[in-house]
Amino acid sequence: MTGLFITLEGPEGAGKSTNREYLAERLRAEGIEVLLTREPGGTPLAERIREVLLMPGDEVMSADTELLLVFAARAQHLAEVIRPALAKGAVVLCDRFTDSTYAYQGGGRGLSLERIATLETFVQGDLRPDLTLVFDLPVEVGLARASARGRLDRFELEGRVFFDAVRSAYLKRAEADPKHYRLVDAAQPLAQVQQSLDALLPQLLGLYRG
Ligand code: Z5A
Repeated sequence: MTGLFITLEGPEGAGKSTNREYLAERLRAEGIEVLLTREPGGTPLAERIREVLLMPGDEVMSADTELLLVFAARAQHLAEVIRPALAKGAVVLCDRFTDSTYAYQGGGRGLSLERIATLETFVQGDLRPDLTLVFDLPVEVGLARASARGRLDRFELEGRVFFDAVRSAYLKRAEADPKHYRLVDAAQPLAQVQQSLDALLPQLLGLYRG
């Protein structure tokens, strides 16, 4: 793999999608090929799995079903999009990846982290993001941003306890591995968040260019 794999993580409304575009523009301005993608999704089949995961319905989805569906979508996404792009030498900017599984299915749903790790190795082999940007913000700020958009998805209908667990799972992972994680204060106004990303740019370029 010659490219660079960067993931953007954080709770709802943290600004991952907005800042993914911003970062892509900055990297492209350096002449770098950038692939923007997201999870769950990123291929037609994985996007269909995304619909199943996000759409509220009458039948309660078991936590194990949810876990297997996110990894099924990820297997397809890796095979069709992420691995080929990295092999071509692109920077892959992915909105959510396996840290979301640790945060939502592990933290939020309370599934075993060991089981998640087993699936992670089964689906990804030794592929892990080179760097993960965690957009962190108080739960109520993120939920207010998400609900201002209108209809809530199946995850956004969860309660405060769930989102507190998601946030602390992210923070725990970032604290445990400072080499691979950067925390971004996403509660700041957008211009300041983007200044923080500008400050990270030299590190990203350094990682890419070796
Ligand atoms: N999920 C899972 O459970 N397990 C997994 O393994 C994976 C995912 C991969 C889909 O995610 C769901 O899948 C997700 C977890 C689960 N749960 N939910 N919900 P998603 O990425 O589609 O959903 P999301 O995180 O809720 O997306 P989002 O709300 O769009 O968040 P965002 O991308 O971080 O934010 P944004 O769209 O860039 O910004 C949201 C709004 O805030 C928008 O109006 C912006 O203009 C505004 N914004 C952004 N930044 C700022 C600042 N700094 N100030 C003020 N306003 C701002």
